[in-house]
Amino acid sequence: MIENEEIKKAEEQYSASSIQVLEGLEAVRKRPSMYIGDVGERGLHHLVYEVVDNGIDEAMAGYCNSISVTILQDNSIRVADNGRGIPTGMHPKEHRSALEVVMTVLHAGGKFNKDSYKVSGGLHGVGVSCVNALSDSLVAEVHREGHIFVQKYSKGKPLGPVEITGDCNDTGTIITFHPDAEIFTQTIVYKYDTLAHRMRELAYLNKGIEIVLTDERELVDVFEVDENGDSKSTGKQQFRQDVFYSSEGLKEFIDYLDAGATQLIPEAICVQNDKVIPIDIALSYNNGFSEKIYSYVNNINTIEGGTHLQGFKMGLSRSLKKYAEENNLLAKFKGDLAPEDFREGLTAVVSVKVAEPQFEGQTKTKLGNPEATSAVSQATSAAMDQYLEEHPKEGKILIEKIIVAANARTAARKAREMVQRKTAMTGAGMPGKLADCSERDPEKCELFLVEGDSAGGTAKQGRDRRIQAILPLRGKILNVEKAAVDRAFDSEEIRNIYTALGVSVAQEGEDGV
Ligand code: 0RA
Repeated sequence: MIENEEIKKAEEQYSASSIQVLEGLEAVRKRPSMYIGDVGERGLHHLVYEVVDNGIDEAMAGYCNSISVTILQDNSIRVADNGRGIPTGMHPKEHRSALEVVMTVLHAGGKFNKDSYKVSGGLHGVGVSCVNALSDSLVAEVHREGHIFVQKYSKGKPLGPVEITGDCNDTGTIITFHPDAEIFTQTIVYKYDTLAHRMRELAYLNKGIEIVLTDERELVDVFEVDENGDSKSTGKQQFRQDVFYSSEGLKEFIDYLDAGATQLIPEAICVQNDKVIPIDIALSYNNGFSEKIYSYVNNINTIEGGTHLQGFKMGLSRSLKKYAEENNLLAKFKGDLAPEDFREGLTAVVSVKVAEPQFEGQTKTKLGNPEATSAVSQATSAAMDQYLEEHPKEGKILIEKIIVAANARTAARKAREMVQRKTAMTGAGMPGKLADCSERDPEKCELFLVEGDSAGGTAKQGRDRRIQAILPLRGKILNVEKAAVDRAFDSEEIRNIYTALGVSVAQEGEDGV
């Protein structure tokens, strides 16, 4: 804890030059969620991302290849990078160290680093000064021009001038901060897994940067692999640690996301483009039925999608459709192709850099910039055209997959219509084997699915017939997650389940099941 005396002294010393500055950071402390989203667990972790982003910016500018993030015993976070180091010279306008300006003026970091892709959506890119404002203690250490520069702060206010504490022959920045419990009233405890998830993602999105995550709160056993390939404990312990590094970027991200799935093509397809909107995409198809597309703008996960995602989908369908038609691969196919048919079994990561992103949507994670649609669409179809031209064998496999998807979609629609017709004709007739309960309020009821009639008998004896219903099923039922939709509707057992539950069938994306 920092003594009040010390803060007072710091204020006296610095008030003259910092009035405007303190106002700026006061605003952050008054309305923290305007700057970091919220003051719950998300906002707390956001502080770390904000500092790491600065290191990533340095890496993108070509000056940094290693970032380490350490959770210290007291839940402080230390982020060290080997970039150029925050400038420490006199700031020409502010008449004080540039380091102090970067750490205490809102958005100052952004002004310095004009070439990098900062985000104005209020989520990222608010700068390291916001982290400073929301920390009860922060230490900035800069290695630059042979010296080690240090300045300490509390709640955004410098506790003293920038001091030279020693010499060095490396460059970089080390920020150590402790989140202010007055701001983060819910929790100030960092979660390793949450940080690990983001650091892994950043390592894949920014190939060639090593990100080391260490948790000094937790000791784990050290294992080693013996000559038989078996893992055994060495009796030694060390801090929990992961090193995230990707030499190939998104291609390897796809491998990670799709580990365990059977791929339809041997290697992920890459789309790369360094024009006005830099584009980096990797995609692959597996033999499953779901669609997994992760999209990013300036390293931020755009959960709600947006114009870049739309462009990707358009470019992908256009290219595949054209290829199928030109190569007469639809000769035996009688139906029509819907946009989603091109994405069954697809795993893709779409990452774009936009200079002035407009973020929309409920969580401000939907890209609005219209120019992204055509840029991504054109880049995607150009790369896909070339891939298909050079890989006819894979092209044929993909088109066959798309036709299977289209056929399954048509069959599912027919099955749905059939179910709706049957229900309309017979009313909500309950399946014969259902031992129903008497209560009519679904909130109070339970449905037990049991395997086979004999288990059903036992369950019936033990139940509370007022609120517990039993539905015996014939053996193991179909795994609908792994089956095409039409087969799910074909299964009588599955139909019995949703009839017993009293739910109806709707198209995907509509309300209902
Ligand atoms: C302003 C300008 C420059 C670098 C940085 C800020 C910078 C900030 C952070 C925060 C954490 N690590 C950082 N690394 C760098 C450019 C420096 C120059 O022109 O030499």
